[in-house]
Amino acid sequence: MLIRIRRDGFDEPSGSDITPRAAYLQRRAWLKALAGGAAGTALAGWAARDALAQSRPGKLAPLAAGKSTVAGAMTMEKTTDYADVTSYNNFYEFGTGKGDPARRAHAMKTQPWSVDVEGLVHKPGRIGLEDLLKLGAMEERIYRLRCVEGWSMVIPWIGYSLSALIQRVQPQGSARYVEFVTRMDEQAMPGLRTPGFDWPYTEALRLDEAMHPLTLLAFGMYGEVLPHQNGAPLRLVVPWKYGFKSIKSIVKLRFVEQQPRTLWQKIGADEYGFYSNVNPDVDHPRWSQATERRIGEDGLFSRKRKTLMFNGYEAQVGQLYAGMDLRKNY
Ligand SMILES: Nc1nc2c(c(=O)[nH]1)N[C@H]1C(S)=C(S)[C@@H](COP(=O)(O)O)O[C@H]1N2
Ligand SMILES: [Mo]
Repeated sequence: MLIRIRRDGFDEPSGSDITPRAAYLQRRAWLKALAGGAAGTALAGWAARDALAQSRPGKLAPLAAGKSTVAGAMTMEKTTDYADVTSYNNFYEFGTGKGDPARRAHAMKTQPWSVDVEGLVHKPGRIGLEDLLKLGAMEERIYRLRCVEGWSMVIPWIGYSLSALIQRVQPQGSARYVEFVTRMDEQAMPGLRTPGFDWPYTEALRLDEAMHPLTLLAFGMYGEVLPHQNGAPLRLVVPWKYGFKSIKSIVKLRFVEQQPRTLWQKIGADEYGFYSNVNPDVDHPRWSQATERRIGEDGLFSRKRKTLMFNGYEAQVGQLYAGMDLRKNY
């Protein structure tokens, strides 16, 4: 039963950093909840995962893209299997189990879709998805995505630099940060009833981080539009930061002067700081960040990979943090 063992190893590797995070947050949530009735956290079974996993793209609408010329945008590493990328997800609005998004996210309505731009910009307002799709030239970029939980994937994303959208709305001189907000769909997202979370999911970047050419507004992956569980119809991908910064299913951008508090900071500021740059030298309070497991390579005989500073994008983004104490600004 080697396959059985491998699969068990995939979902809950011994000494895993994955399950403890969800379980720990869940425990915290339960402590905060006043009364009973808290939703359980049944992890999706492997049967359900297999039924939903697609071995290859081909079921969603194709999304054409040119090759990217942005420095650092084309990792040469082997891309992760589409089946893994679409069935092993964090999208807590649909539940804390890795299989929950693949099982449930199809219920989220993505049409019509628009993004509201608010705050310190000269051109605030609502932009429909059709217009967003035309705002920049679609590029394919092969980025690593590393989760704070200690796993990573290599994904061929499709989108354009977020800077194209930011330039369109013209930030005012006082704007220093951009806050992003995820859609709340009460019908489709049972995770919104998970106690202890301060929904909606929000994240934020400093304006210069948001303007960096590697910061991608993604609409697709593997030649197609994004599957719902990966953040359809549009999400952020910030390749040098832990995965949770790459907010999914965005409905709002707010330009502000003060540093916003993100969802994960509200839940545990001691564990999830504002910057969240991938940094092997700064351990998470409950585990090391020095290594990672590449999804698809793991299993009984797999070796952990060394995690790289800024997830391997140091040459491109290191100067954004020159002079900063990255232990303090984690
Ligand atoms: N709205 C929203 N965005 C989110 C999350 C989430 O729970 N909700 N999870 C984050 C985390 S922890 C990770 S690792 C990545 C995972 O993206 P993927 O499922 O496409 O691999 O999405 C991030 N974006
Ligand atoms: Mo994550």
